[in-house]
Amino acid sequence: MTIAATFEIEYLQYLDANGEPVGDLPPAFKDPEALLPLFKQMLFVRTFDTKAIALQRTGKLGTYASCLGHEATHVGIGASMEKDDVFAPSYREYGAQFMRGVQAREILLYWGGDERGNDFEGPRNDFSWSVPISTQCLHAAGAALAFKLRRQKQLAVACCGDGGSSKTDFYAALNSAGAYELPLILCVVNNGWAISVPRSAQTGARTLAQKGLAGGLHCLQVDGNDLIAVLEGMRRCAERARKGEGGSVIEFLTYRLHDHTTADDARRYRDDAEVKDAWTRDPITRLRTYLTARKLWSEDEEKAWLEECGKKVDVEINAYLETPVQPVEAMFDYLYADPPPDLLEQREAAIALDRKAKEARA
Ligand SMILES: Cc1ncc(C[n+]2csc(CCOP(=O)(O)OP(=O)(O)O)c2C)c(N)n1
Ligand SMILES: [Mg+2]
Repeated sequence: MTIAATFEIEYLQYLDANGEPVGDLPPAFKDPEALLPLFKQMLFVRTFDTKAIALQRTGKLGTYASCLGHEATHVGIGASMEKDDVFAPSYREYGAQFMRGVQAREILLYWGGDERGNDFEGPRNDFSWSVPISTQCLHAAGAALAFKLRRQKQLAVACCGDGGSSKTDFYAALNSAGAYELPLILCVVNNGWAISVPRSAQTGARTLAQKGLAGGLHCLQVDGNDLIAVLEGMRRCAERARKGEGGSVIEFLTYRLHDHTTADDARRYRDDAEVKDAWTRDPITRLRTYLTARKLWSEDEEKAWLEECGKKVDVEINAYLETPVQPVEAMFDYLYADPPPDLLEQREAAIALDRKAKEARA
């Protein structure tokens, strides 16, 4: 038999589910103290997430996509990028976005139905959230092509889900990254579910990482609940890309511990036992155990930090709640330089209706 080609997918895990190191730690992340700020950031993200869900449940926020369980993957991705890189998120990577300077009040504004939340004050060149699945992979590939043509050393990083990795846009993005050797990292955040479709029904592929092989990309599978593995996977792929060695697909194995969004009830299609089992791999517990065993963290410190996180998030919530709503015509005002006549008619009708409603309330 003649073999035309053989492939392997490397898997990275450095801390097991009990927070114990598995073999040698990567030299770049050997110092546990350096992980402390990122651990604290993961706790901040969880505090934010919990409060955002509570806001939705009390009618103060629209539909919200929780990131519960994704903290190590998201924070690790954000921490691995340089300021002038470009990030193209899907819709739940708040941990990465906080690392890039997006404010919690912007996230709340967006899920509160105000598009101004998409206009990030911090990372001006990052893309806005992309709810149409995986379209952001193409946007990131375009940014990566621009970096390459301009001979700039920046990277473009896109996140999509396990479900998103079935979309044509994902394949088109990885194909162009391979063909043009683009500085692109496609992060497939495999959280086990695409709304109610489990990973097992999503694809016949053994790993989602291997999808990149067909396009000639570097491919890795990473334990996405192990912050060190996330950081090391990203470090390797970023280094390759900055050296001009092309793009990568990284599959991060994690789990969606909450419903798909607050508009979903996962108990209708998902076994409680599966969720209970997934909690044993919680990324925060794992890193806490690792840091506590090295005397770098304690229960008292966590209590104090969580209190601080709560206060910080409350400031953001108040800023969100106090943001004056836009006038009703704003929804017509930012798409066309010269709006077509029928849209102008609708605009006038909306203003009149709004005025009537206000008069009725007065
Ligand atoms: C093009 C497109 N088709 C369908 C949907 C509806 N939809 C919203 S989220 C989702 C599932 C996405 O799952 P996955 O990619 O695994 O990401 P996750 O939500 O798990 O982070 C679908 C099908 C959409 N937003 N866009
Ligand atoms: Mg998913």
